[in-house]
Amino acid sequence: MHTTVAVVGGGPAGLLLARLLRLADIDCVVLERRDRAYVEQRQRAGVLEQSTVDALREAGAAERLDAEGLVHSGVELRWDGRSHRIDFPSLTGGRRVWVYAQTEVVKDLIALHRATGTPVHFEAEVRAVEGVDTERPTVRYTHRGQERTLTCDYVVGCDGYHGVARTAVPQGVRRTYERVYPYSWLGVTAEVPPSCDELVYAHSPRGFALHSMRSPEVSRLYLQVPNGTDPAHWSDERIWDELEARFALDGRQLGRGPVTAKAVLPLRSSVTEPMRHGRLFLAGDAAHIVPPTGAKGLNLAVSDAVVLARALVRRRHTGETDLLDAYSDTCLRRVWRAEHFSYFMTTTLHTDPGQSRFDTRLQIAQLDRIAASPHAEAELALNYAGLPLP
Ligand code: RFL
Ligand code: PHB
Repeated sequence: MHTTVAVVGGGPAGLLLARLLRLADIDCVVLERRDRAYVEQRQRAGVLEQSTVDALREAGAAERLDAEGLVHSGVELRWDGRSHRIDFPSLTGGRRVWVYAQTEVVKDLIALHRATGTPVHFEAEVRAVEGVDTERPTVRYTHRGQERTLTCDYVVGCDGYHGVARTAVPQGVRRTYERVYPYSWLGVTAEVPPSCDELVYAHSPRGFALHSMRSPEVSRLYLQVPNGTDPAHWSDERIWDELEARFALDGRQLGRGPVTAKAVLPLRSSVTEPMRHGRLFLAGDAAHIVPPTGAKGLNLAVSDAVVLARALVRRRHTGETDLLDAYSDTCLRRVWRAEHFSYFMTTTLHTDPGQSRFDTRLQIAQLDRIAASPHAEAELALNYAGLPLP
């Protein structure tokens, strides 16, 4: 079997890239390790930047997003008995964000691939990517127990943080920059209408909390917890009591409802450079991850896919490889900006286990500054609502 572009991984990066290639009549094959149901149900991100929504519209993948996505014009910060709303459109020249779950983006893209006949093979686990320094790389995978081989002109590793594609970049070439945080998030989905209209990010002496949502009927909530926390130790009642304490609602109560999912996720920042070696390109979490506090993970995966699709289309139409050659540098500039923003949001809002009273006062001074200065506020709004695509 041969294809022009072999895409390893059917998460948002791989599925969107395949859709953009398909629209340009470039053949590709997507190989995804898990089954379709698993990929469509995996609970993850929920906030789409303006440029992500623009990219999905351009890909013809935004029909349901436009009908069901919740458009948000701001977020609220809470700290030290105060609260401040950041208004995105007035601070960013009209940019907004959409609350629309990653699971729904993935379902929409898979449905489009099914309708247009783009090959997306589920339960196809890639074992090795070889020959990326040659004209004809090879991808070895197993599909329902059978060993298979796919040759291609280009291979794109969209296989996430635990993927194998990255290891095809020789060790002497590959550099990884990483930071592990001394806390995790307990993520909770609950069948109860959100108690707020917009997302609330709360700094509290008890630790960080975030109120998000999935729909007008379903809330999505997060609590900072110690690394290694077992979610079984968090009963529904304990979760609601802790959320209420951290959101400091002045005696008002959060709407409570049945918790339908809870899981602990560790927080990590990581970047692998370069994002291209020979005919191998890395996109999304395969090349970089961010802690979720800035809501950037999914959005970076989308921007990588857009930049790479543009470069592959140019190569097809003009023979020029200039955009492919620039791919890694183009993406890494945006990646490092998002890494910094995610680190800033994380360290400003969480309580480190070893945190001194001095550190806490610095966090409060920073949050006060955001509330007092239109410049500081605009810097947050521009990064959160998302910088324009490169
Ligand atoms: P994905 O979504 O991880 O997709 C990678 C795909 O590759 C497949 N795969 C393989 N396929 C074939 N052969 C192999 N050898 C393979 N190895 C792996 C996997 O099964 C998977 O389907 O990466 P992508 O496309 O780059 O998209 C990135 C986003 O998913 C990610 O940045 C965000 O979801 C990050 N993230 C969150 N971001 C937020 O902004 N807010 C959140 O609340 C949030 N929650 C999360 C998250 C990431 C999580 N992970 C990765 C542990 C919660 C979790 C649990
Ligand atoms: C979510 O809704 O899952 C979500 C929203 C904002 C974040 C992280 C996660 O910063």
